Order: sequence, then structure tokens, then C-alpha cells
Amino acid sequence: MVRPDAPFVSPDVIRQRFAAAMSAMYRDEVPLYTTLRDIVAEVNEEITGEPDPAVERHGAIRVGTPAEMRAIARLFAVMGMHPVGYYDLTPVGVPVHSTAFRPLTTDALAINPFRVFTSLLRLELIEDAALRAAAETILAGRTIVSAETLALVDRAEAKGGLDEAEAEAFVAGALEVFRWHGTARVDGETYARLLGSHRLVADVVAFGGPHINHLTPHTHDIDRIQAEMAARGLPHKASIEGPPRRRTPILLRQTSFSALAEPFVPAGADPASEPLRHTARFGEVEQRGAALTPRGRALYDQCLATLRGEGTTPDEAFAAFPDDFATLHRQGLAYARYVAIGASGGATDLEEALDRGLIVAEPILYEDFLPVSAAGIFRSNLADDDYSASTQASSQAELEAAIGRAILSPFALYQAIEDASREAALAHLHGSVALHET
Ligand code: OOG
Ligand code: NI
Repeated sequence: MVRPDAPFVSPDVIRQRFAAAMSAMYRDEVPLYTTLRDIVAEVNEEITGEPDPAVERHGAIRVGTPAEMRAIARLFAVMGMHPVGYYDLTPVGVPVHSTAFRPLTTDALAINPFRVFTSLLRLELIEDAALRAAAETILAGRTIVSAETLALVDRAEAKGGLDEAEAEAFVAGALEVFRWHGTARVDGETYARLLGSHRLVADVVAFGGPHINHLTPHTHDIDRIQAEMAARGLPHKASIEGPPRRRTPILLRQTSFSALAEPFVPAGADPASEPLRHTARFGEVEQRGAALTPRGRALYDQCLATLRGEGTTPDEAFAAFPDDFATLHRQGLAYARYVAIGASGGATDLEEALDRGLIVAEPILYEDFLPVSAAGIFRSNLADDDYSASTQASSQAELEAAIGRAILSPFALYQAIEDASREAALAHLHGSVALHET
């Protein structure tokens, strides 16, 4: 049916519907995730005094080939999610490189913040040549996005959007891509060989598609979530990833309940026989803080190195990191959003306006991920593998070629927010100065 006048559904609304559908599907597939989400909602409400729906801020998937990465990138673009940040996980022993498909603007993030940490398996890192070839063949034979859903992607690209009926069909089709398959595409023996190479290889290659492997709501107090998980007997990560608890939160802290051993039927097996078990899917919680500049990030990495290298406590390792936003900002460690709060005063430059309280500098929320933390999340949910760190050169260009477009720099995005807010705040101030002078 041709309806040339049908209005497009905004990509932000499509993403919102998709995220809600994904959450419902995952709660159904992984009941323990429902428990975690309820804990988050409860704790958040206790803190803010407001009902909190524990909306998911991110999820994660893993794909097997450049062509799959490309299809996923096009799918996410329909929902206003674009590749930001390059994460090379090979130096920390996970044979993937990754990006996050996420909304770019403050407005889009406010409508719905959902983003997907997306990893591409680096098949070339499978040492056993025969197994590598077998994995390639297995992956070449699967289609992760249906022809119907790809046709809707084509249509969105060609027309610039989807109308209501198309958007509905698109969300339903997109959801299917990330559904869990209780039946593997490989037999038990092949599954065991893939698993023997790396647990992640089995997770990516053995099944019909890139099942969502976790979802992650946001909390205002991750230490309390960790304590609640312990109190309620949820099997959880031993420690929270990221910076230690601070008065002024920075970057990202994460914890999770451990991946479950889920039953599946290998290809060719009698469905009535004892199923095998696959351990990959879990639930996670995040708490976000201020986005750091490259300089702040370097200091963060240095503190992390101190923490890992010596027998120091997190608080000792991070003692060198200022813990109030004014200092973080003054030292060029954190980005700021400038907000004009007064219209009078006639300050002429930013420093003076800040000193006089006419403009305030607020943290910009960190919207990205941390490679060391991500590696910790991967590892604690894939069981401890003996996979050793690779010296394979990282290759953002290779991942970009797979995606079919450039990966955006998180730093550049934060800088642009800071710059635009500075201009707007000064314009407001100068506008009001002019007003007062007349
Ligand atoms: C992705 C792990 C990274 C995070 O929160 O750092 C991630 C994965 O396990 O596939 O989601
Ligand atoms: Ni995560």
C-alpha cells in the first residue's frame, strides 16, 4: 500500500519501542534478570523518592562476520543508533573488537538512552586452522536479519524513514535478530571444539544469531545493588568494574549477576535427550558519572594501572584523582556543560561569569564504555578461559570497513557538547548584558 503522505515515526521513538520490546523479551527469557531489574527499580525509588521503571541503558551482542556487522549497523541506524568508540579487547584476552551503537545527542538520549555494545569476532585469532575454516563455513551459512526486515531497512534508507505500520513491522523483525535459540546450528562435538578454542567463539558461532547477552539498567547507587544481590543470594561478580565509589562519580561503574548455564539442543540430537548447557547470558547494572577529557582518561588509566600493579586499595590508587567537579573541570580532567543561570551582571568573559556564579559548569554524563571494565565483564561471564592476550594489531579501520562508515570519537562528541553549551551560555549572558545597557 502506497501512502506517500504517511508521516515517519522518529528514529528515537522506534528505538524506544525496540528497547521496551527487547526488555520484555529478555525478562521472559532470563527470569533472574527480572529479579535484578526489580531490585534496581526498588533501590532507585528509595533514593529518588520517585517511581523508577529501571529503563535499560544498554545491552550487548556479538557477531561473527563483517557482513553481519554491516547488517546490524544498518539496522541500528534506523533507530538512531550510530557507532561511537573503538574498543579493542584482544590485548585483554577476548578475541573481538567492538563499538557501541548509540544515540548521539542529549535530546535523543533523553527520549531513550538504549545503546548496544557490539563485538565482532576476530576469527583470524582462532589458532587451529581447521577449526577456523569450519567456523567460517558455519557462519557463512547463516542469515541473522530476515529478508523482510532488511527490506524495511532498505526502505528506511531510501525514503528517509518508516511510517507507523512499517515501524511496527521493523521492531518486531529487529527483535527476532536478538532472540535466544534453544537449538544450536552445530552438533555437540563441534560445539565442544568451538568451546575449546574460546568460550566466546562457541557463543558466536554455534547459534542462529547474535542473541542479546545482557541488558543493563542504570542505578543511582551501584554499591547498594551489589549488596542487595548478595543479600538475596544472586550469584554476582566479585567486584564492581570501573572507578571506586566517589563523592563525584566519574565514567562508568558496572556489576552483574553471573551468566546462567542454559539448556540447548545441539543440531542432530534427539530433542528428548539430555540437553547441553551454554553459559553466556547475564544481567548487569551500571552507574554513570562525569565524562572525562583525554587528559582525565589518561589519569584514570594511570590510577587503574596503580591499582593492578601493586597491592594498593582502590581508594589509595585513586587518591591522585580529584573528587569534586570544580577541580576536575579546572584541571581539564572532565568536560563541562555551561548553563547560564543569571541574566544580569554584565560579565564579559567565561571565567568572570563562572566566578560570579552567572554561569555554572555541570558534568556531562559519560555515555560510553571502558575497555578494561568490558574485558572484566566478558571474562566473568564466559568463565575463566586460558585464552592469552594477543599481540594482533588493533584495527579500527578494519571494524569501520565492516560497519561501512567511520566510528565516531566519544571525546569529539563531548567536546562538541561543551563547546555548544559555552557559546549558548555566553550568548545568553551577552544578550542580557545588551538588554540591560539599553
Ligand atoms: C560485552 C561486554 C561489554 C560492558 O558493559 O562493558 C559490556 C559482552 O559481554 O558482549 O557490555
Ligand atoms: Ni554491559
